[in-house]
Amino acid sequence: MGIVLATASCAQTTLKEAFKNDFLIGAAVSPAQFCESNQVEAALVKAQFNSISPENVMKWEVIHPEPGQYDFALADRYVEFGVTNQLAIIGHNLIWHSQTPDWVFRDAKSNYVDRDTLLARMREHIFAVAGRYRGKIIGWDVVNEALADNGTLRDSPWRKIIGDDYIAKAFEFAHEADPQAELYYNDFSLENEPKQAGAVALIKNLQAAGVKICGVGLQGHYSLEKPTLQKIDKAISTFAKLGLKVMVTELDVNVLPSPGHALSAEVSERYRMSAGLNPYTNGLPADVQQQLAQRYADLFSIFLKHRVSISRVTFWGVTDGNSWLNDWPVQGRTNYPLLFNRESKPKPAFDAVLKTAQGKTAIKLSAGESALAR
Ligand code: 9MR
Repeated sequence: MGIVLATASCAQTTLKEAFKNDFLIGAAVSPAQFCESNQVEAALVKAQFNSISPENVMKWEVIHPEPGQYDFALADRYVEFGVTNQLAIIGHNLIWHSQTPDWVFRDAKSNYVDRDTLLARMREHIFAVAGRYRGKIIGWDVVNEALADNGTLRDSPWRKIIGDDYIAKAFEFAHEADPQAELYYNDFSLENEPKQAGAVALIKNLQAAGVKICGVGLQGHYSLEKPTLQKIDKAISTFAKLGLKVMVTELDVNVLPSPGHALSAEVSERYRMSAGLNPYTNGLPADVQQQLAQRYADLFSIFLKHRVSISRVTFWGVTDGNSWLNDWPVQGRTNYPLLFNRESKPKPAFDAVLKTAQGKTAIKLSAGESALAR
């Protein structure tokens, strides 16, 4: 049994309205949206969402490209857009192995700096960035993607130079810089057992050490089939049991064939375009559109089941046209991972999500999943 596709009736309500008693509904926004040069997309953000995340403009390489040189121009505009429109503004991110310039880790001779030097640089960066927006940003992704797939800590320069406690230090500095802000650990593939176990251990260690951590972000870069609903359900319960707010922070559903990689969001993964990897350049076939709508309905039925633990669900992008999945892991494909099409019009998946909110959806359940239905 599948859901009934798009009807006009749902178009009258909005995502933020539909879930206002459940969780915030966010979107990662781009400069064209928050500077309003793309007025259609800016209007869509204001109409549908009550939270925003900066897709790229707060990353270290953008906001702090050279030693002692900060470029807050776009980040300021992002925050201003959120304040003006009364949106819950998220900071993404303070410490990550990716998009951090190499100079951060090096001395004048190109050797790695020592622990104290890197801790001082980390502190200075966190104080400059989180301190600047103190009181305006409701929560920061303090540390992003610190775990490898097997649940051990990634051997990033942060870890190599400072040691495993670089994570605790980042949270401590963020707390000092903005004592009111919520502080999150954010990662992908936390539905997978080994990585989930690693994240639980990491969070328990922080909690045992008295470090303030408020929430965990399950990024939610999913495909039509993976991960299973059971895995997502279990991941949410597991992290909620730690006493944390759970957030789905970067939701999208990849509809394109995988070039052989495991489902992840590893930015460094790249594959060459080849025949068959870009099948929907002239539009998404009706059956795949239906599958996408059903997948979104199923996902939101799980999120609603956990509405007490989930504080926010954020989409990684606004329209299909601006999704990173058009260029990852293969450059230049035509993907359809979000709820709004390239003309900013709602897709059947949008109606399916709203119907799920209204409890009208007949949720397709495979054997053993019925317990997940609301
Ligand atoms: O969507 C982002 C893309 O535009 C950037 O090129 C890329 C590298 O900065 O980062 C993407 O966002 C990532 C996010 O910051 C962290 N989790 C994985 C996201 C998708 O790669």
